[in-house]
Amino acid sequence: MGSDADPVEGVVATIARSASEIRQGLVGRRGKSDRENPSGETQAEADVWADELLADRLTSIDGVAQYASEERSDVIDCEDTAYCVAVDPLDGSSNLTSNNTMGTVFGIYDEPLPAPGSALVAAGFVLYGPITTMTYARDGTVTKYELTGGERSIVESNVTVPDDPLVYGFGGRVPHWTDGFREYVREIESNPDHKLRYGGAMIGDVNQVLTYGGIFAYPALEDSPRGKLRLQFEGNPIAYVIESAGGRSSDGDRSILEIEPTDVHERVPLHVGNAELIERLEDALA
Ligand code: FBP
Repeated sequence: MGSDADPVEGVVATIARSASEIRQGLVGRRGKSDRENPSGETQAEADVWADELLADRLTSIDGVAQYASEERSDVIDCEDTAYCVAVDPLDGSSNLTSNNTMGTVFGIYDEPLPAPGSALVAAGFVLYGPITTMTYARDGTVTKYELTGGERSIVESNVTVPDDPLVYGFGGRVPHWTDGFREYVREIESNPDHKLRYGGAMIGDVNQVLTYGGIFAYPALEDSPRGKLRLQFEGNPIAYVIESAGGRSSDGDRSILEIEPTDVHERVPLHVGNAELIERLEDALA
């Protein structure tokens, strides 16, 4: 597969080409496997299958040095030395059971994994919604494509987070939210201009924020101070897309992209959205 001269574009093009196939391959793979991922969650058959498909294809691109995924413990090392790709092959795969939105999230780093978000050179996600789209950030620009049968066509060439926040969605069990976060949510909910949008797949909920403005969070919880989402596969790529679109990300204290990771599978409290809402969140959690 290494025909694309630019390895970063090669990775993006390969994920775009694979998306229709992944979508089609979900049929008949909606059950659970008998395996757990490195975070201790039971994997769906589709999680394992999509991970293997992407690992095979992405590791055969010239210029890809490493492949890591939420669905496997170890990083795959390749012979090349340039770019390291971190993937959540199917974010929100519990939505397979109910046939709701989910996606594929990817980050392309120019440092060995685990790497900080400041080492990202591109990141994006595929959304398996009523239609399949890819939203992808590179060099400070976010582009949205529709994907049909391996073809990519631009639908928006400079995606930005809308100025007036409209939607909010917060994950984790409400009784496990911290007092500071609960207070913040009350303030967000009390604004008549805001409305709830929560679908149980981070990527669908983040896409609502990118489309309408607002905030998505999977915060620190009383029983899980690092939240649920993984820094390398979900936190960094989503923070990179949202910041490239003019929004902000935070772990509650600073930009997600400033975190120095110590483990490929480490978790991070994730808050992304309009800058003013993230600033208020940081004040509320201080
Ligand atoms: P997966 O990557 O294993 O699918 O988990 C991530 C996720 O599904 C997010 O997409 C979503 O925001 C969150 O977990 C929902 O978790 P919960 O159902 O535990 O609130």
